[in-house]
Amino acid sequence: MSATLPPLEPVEVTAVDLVRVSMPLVRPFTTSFGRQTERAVLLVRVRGAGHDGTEVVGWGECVTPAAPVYSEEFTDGAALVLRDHLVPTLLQGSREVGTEDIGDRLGHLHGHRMARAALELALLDAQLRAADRPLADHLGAVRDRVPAGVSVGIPDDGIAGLVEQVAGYLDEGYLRIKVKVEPGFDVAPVTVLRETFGTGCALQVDANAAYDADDPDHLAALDALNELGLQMLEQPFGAARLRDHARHAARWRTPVCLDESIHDAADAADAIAMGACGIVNIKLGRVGGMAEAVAIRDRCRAAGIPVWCGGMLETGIGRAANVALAATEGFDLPADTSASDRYWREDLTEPFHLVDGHLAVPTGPGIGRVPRADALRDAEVEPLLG
Ligand code: SMG
Ligand code: MG
Repeated sequence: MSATLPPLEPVEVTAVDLVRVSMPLVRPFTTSFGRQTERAVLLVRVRGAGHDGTEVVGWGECVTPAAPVYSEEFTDGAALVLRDHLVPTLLQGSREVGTEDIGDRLGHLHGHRMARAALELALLDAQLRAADRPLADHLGAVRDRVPAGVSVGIPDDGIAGLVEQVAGYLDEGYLRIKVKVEPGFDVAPVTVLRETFGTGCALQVDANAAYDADDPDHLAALDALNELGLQMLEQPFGAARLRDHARHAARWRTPVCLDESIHDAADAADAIAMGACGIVNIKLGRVGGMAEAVAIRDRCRAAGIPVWCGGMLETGIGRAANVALAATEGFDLPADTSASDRYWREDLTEPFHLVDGHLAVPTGPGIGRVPRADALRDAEVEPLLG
């Protein structure tokens, strides 16, 4: 049942640049690991020529946060590994490359999946543009719009502020609400949301690994959350704590969704075999790019485990790739792909809008979005070769 992606012609790479843009968020985003007020966005730009000489430019967004708070990856580290290792190694020998070459050429380099994904996605965008093919078509998308959820951070103004934010997002039409929780901000706010918005509101929580599976107070809170009719409980324990997830998932009725724990299809297979999760959140950056995301999807589908597309506060560049992935078979749950105005006053690209709770899948060649020229005017560009 594993779907290999159709072959694409390689491109002759002429230049690779790192492009940095600072993007203030419309409101702070607080998770159990910290508070963000802006994203220091790192993009990879690949310039190249198709086999008929057509010049193309491909874009990939690196989803690392500025500090290693979500995982070990962070933006300056990603820039360094792209500059000193991933890009020179990929282009060593021949500059004619496609995403199919990445396994062979970069397979001996460990980790740095978010950096790797940004490079893979930029190259894929360039190849697809050279072939005049939309990413969604290439992936075999089965829908032209994807159901959108929204991830709500831990508010500065407590439960009242949370209720107000959620009411606003439901009014806008978001199809499900994900609430960030941490020890001390969990059962009380989620109970109030349930009471305020009723059982018809699709509600889920994400702990970003903040709970300790051996702390009785933490377990009591998770047990209580488990009784609140949530769609899922995302990553309660540490990324490496598969056995803790399995131990408690077995007695909870709310499915556990793993995010930080799943880096590749083998991790997904192990987690499923152990009973550590009932749902998997797939993020392109966390897993190293499109090829691995598709492999995880297929492994989960074969095991009857639902998947959905997560988000990392992307600009329109990363969001375009997420939306195309979320349009493929198997991504049936609402994604953390919210509309541009949930994040930015002005997106880096033509914005994504929420229409009847959905985002339209881009139809143009490649990812179907490019950065606005005026947004790039203030960008810091570091040429890596060219
Ligand atoms: O892109 O809407 C979004 C954010 C979704 O909550 C979200 N992502 O663990 O799933 C997650 C978090 C990580 C965000 S940290 C930058
Ligand atoms: Mg998460």
